[in-house]
Amino acid sequence: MEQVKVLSTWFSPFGRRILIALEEIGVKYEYQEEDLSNKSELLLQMNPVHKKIPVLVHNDQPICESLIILQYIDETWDSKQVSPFDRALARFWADFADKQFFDAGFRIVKSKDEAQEQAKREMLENLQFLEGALKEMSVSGSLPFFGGKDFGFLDIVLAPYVSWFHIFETIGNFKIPFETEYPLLDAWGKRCMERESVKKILPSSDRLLERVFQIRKKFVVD
Ligand code: GS8
Repeated sequence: MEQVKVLSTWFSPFGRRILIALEEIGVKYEYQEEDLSNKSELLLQMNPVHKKIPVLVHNDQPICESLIILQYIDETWDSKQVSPFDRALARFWADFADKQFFDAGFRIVKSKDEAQEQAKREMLENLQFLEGALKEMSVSGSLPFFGGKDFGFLDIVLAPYVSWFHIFETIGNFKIPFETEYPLLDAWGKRCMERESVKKILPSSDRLLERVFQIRKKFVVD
C-alpha cells in the first residue's frame, strides 16, 4: 500500500498547489497541518535544509520545494503527454511566478508608501507578462488553460495566487484592471475557481485576508 503524506499549512500558496495536483489526479493522501511557529519533528527531519513546507512524503521519501514536488507528481502519477518545449515554457513561467510575481506581491503585503507603490507597479507589469504568456499558451484564448485544453502544471502553480489578487488589492488599496488590461487572465481565474479541486483546497478570501493582515503587522505599523 503506498503512503502519500503532505506537510503544509492552510494559507500557503506553495502548499495548496500540491493538494490541488493530488486532487486533480485522484491520488489519496494524508494531510498534516503545520504550525510554522512550532514545526513538527517530522517536518524538521524531512526538510532539514530549508525547514519549510510543503513537503511530500512518498513511501518515507521526502520531496521538497513545491515546483519540484509538482514535477515529481507528474512523473509518478500523471501520464499527460507534454512536449519538451511546452514543458520548458511552463517551467519558465512557474519560475517567474515564484520569483518575480510572488516577490512583488509579498512586498505589497509587507511595505507601505513608496516601496509599496513600486511593488504595485511591478505587480501590474508582471500580470502583463502573464497575460502575454497565457495568450501564447492558450492560442489567443481559444483554449481554456495555460496547459492548453488541460488544466496543467502551470495552471496548478498559479491557481492559488488567484485568491491572493483580492488580498493584494485590499492591502495595497488599489484595483487591478483585470477586465480591461488582463481579460484572458480574468477569464482563466474564474475558470480555475470553478474547478472542484480548487474549490475544495483554497481557503476563503476572508480567512486568508485576516491571516495576511497578521503577517503584515510583523513588518509594518500602519
Ligand atoms: C517556498 C516555500 C515557503 O516559502 C516552495 O516550496 O516552493 N520555494 C518554496 N514556505 C513557507 C510558508 S509559505 O510562505 C515556510 O514554510 N516558511 C517557514 C519558515 O520560513 O520558517
